Amino acid sequence: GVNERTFIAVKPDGVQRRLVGEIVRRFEKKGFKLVALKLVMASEELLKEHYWHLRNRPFYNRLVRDMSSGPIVAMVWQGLDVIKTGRKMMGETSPSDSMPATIRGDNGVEVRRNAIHGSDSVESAHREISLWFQETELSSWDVCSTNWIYS
Ligand code: DAT
Ligand code: MG
Repeated sequence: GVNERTFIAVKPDGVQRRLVGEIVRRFEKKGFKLVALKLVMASEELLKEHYWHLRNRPFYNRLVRDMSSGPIVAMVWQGLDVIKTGRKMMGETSPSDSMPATIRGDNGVEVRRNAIHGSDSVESAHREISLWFQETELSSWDVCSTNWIYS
């Protein structure tokens, strides 16, 4: 529904490549509402929990190391089907498999430098939002254009 929320993060490579504005712009332009945003150096402990489901994959340790190599822009976005649509906007896991006009398709070539994270289900969105944010960091506010985005 309209109140669906997802966790989106610009990864350290995306921050270094100055893609923060571009990524925020795409979600704003699409009509989604920004609910939370912060620049953070994530601890390995948090990242290990964030990627817990991948703990048996050969790239897990390096993934956690890469994700802690610089600041991340952590965000919560809200809107109609934002989880699924956010994943479409991102593209595939590997930038080389991603279509042009997707965030990954337009901004990279390698899977370890894919610029953005986005929750992939309602369950993971809930889990990730509560892992990265305190309840008090989430803002409820009215967007003045709501009636022109939703009928
Ligand atoms: P996604 O980020 O598209 O949800 P995922 O959850 O399967 O993909 O994996 C999390 C991250 O792990 C992904 O963004 C980049 C990294 N990764 C995935 N597959 C990889 C691989 N084969 N080699 C190296 N890193 C990989
Ligand atoms: Mg994933």
